[in-house]
Amino acid sequence: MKDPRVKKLTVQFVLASALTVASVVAFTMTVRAGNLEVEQAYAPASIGAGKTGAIYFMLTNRTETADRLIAASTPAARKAEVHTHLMEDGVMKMRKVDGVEVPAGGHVMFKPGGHHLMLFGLAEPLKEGAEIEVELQFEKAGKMMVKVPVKPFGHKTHSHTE
Ligand SMILES: [Cu+2]
Repeated sequence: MKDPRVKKLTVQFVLASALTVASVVAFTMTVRAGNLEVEQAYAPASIGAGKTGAIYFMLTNRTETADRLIAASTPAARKAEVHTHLMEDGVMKMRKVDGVEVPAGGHVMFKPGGHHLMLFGLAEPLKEGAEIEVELQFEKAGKMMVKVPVKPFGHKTHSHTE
């Protein structure tokens, strides 16, 4: 147990426990590539036989250089895209983007109504309790493999056409 992450996980576990929300415990996994970290990753469970899905997480950049999340892929879906929500003509719309910047020494949230990874052509519906592997690709930090737990669908409906 010499992994430096263990201590951090323990601290996060204590914080999570203090919230006395059992489901929070599963959100404590931290994955790193260099000095980039992915935390609190989750995918809402599919409703019915939905073929699209979304993945949310927090990215932290502990370097002094900005990086960008530029692509993602997963065996759980035919295609994964980096998306964001934009206000256009007074209406919130989802758009595929070339990338999302992770500022130097800062973090960026991927969350419902904001940035997200969009999954198209799910191999099978995302079931609560399952875990999917997702590879994130950063402009500078390169590739990072993240295990994303599937959580109960608890956010606003997320659907749109490809
Ligand atoms: Cu989307």
